Order: sequence, then structure tokens, then C-alpha cells
Amino acid sequence: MAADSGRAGLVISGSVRYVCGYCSHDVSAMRVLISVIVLGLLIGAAIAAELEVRQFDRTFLPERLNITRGSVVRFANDEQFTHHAFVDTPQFKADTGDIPAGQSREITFSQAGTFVVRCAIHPQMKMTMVVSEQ
Ligand SMILES: [Cu+2]
Repeated sequence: MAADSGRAGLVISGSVRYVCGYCSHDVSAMRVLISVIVLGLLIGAAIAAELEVRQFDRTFLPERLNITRGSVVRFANDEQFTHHAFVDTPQFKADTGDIPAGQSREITFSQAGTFVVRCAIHPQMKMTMVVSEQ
């Protein structure tokens, strides 16, 4: 890198640090920024994964999930046959309809409370959704 380009190595504390030619920011600062973005995406994915219930082996996984009111929970059918998910209580009712093999449907839990989610096709399938106020 030519010294007269204005992007020459900058000597700080005896080590050479280069400046990005596009944005003039220190490259090591860019690395930190990229790391923060990647970490944010990973955390975002982890949070999103928490609001997913999988249907497998004729069970809901997890069998109990704590969420806040207004959360959208995705019910994903990992099995080779159709499942379903519904809540039918005086306070809150929701129904995904049939969920074909390999597909998913969402329910928005708009009411706080503790609700049993069931599959209309397999009566033994149930899980508990604990919905707290935000
Ligand atoms: Cu089922």
C-alpha cells in the first residue's frame, strides 16, 4: 500500500493497523462491528427458535412454553402425516387448521393465561402455553 494514497498503515502502539479503503474506518473496528452484527443475528435466531413448537412422534415439543402476550408461535409439523393445533378456552380460541407434513402454521397468542394446545387429529397430543402480560 503506497504511503501517498492516504490509506497507509497507521502505527499505533507499535502494531500496524490498516484503514478500510471504502469507509476510512479502522479495519479492526470493522471486525468488531461485523462480529456484533453476526452475534445479533445469532441471538435473533435463538429468540425466534424459542417461539417455535415442533410436532413429532405425535407430541408437541416443547410440552410447555412460556411466552408474552402478542407472541407469534410457529407450529412446525416434522412428521410424515398431517397434524393440527388449536386452543379452545372461554378466554382464547385459535385454530391452525390442518398442518400438512413438513409445513407450519402460526398462532398469535393475544390473550394472557395458561392454555392447552391440542391436535384435533391426535387427541393425546397436547402442550401447555403459558402467556404472560408483556
Ligand atoms: Cu397430530
